[in-house]
Amino acid sequence: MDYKEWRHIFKLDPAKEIDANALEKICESGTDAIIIGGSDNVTLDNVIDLLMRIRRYAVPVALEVSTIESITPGFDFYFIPSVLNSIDTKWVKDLHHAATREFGEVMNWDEIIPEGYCILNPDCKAAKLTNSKQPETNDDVIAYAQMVEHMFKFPVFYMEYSGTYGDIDVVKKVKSKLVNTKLFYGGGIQTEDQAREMATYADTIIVGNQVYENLEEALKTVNAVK
Ligand code: 1GP
Repeated sequence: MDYKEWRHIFKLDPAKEIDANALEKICESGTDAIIIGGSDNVTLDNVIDLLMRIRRYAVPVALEVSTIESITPGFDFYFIPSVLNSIDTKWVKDLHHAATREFGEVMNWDEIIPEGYCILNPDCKAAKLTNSKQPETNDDVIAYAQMVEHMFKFPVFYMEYSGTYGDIDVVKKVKSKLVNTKLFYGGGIQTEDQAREMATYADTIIVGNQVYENLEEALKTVNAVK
């Protein structure tokens, strides 16, 4: 299945422990894909370790690249965030430039998926790490989405509410402006109902923390897109 058809993704943090039983449930849950990604303590060792464990299952697996050191072959896709509301160009395009300098000749560009990120929870780790500036109005968020679609022509716009449940009205408004660019929503999804609500407008929902907080509830979120 093309990644553009994915409706549900579990995002696993390579810096967090997950036992074999839990990982099996996640991989066999019916989710469309697993993304490995995190904000801190992401290392080549813990990325490879988790990749190998997930590879025992049929589910597609992608790396969301946050550090150049943790890039390794073997993933189906590499999601490359550009944090558009960061005020630090490192997170918008400098790391991307450095990675392309290093790996440009060996990259399979079909596996590289740029994501236009907008970080909407100012208190999350990613917002602090990337020095992201909170959009002041809904129109500011919409403008980022339109830039991603019509200027940068990225295939994915990612509304990142990591750790907190977002504003469905903004998600709905953003979706109404996107045509070809897919809308990814991630943040604070804990229940099947929340998953269903966000999946009404988002093309793809991403469930992260709840895997570690309450696995059984996390697994139920898959039902929301079936
Ligand atoms: C984090 O968007 C994902 O990058 C998912 O967010 O961890 O809050 O589910 P949560």
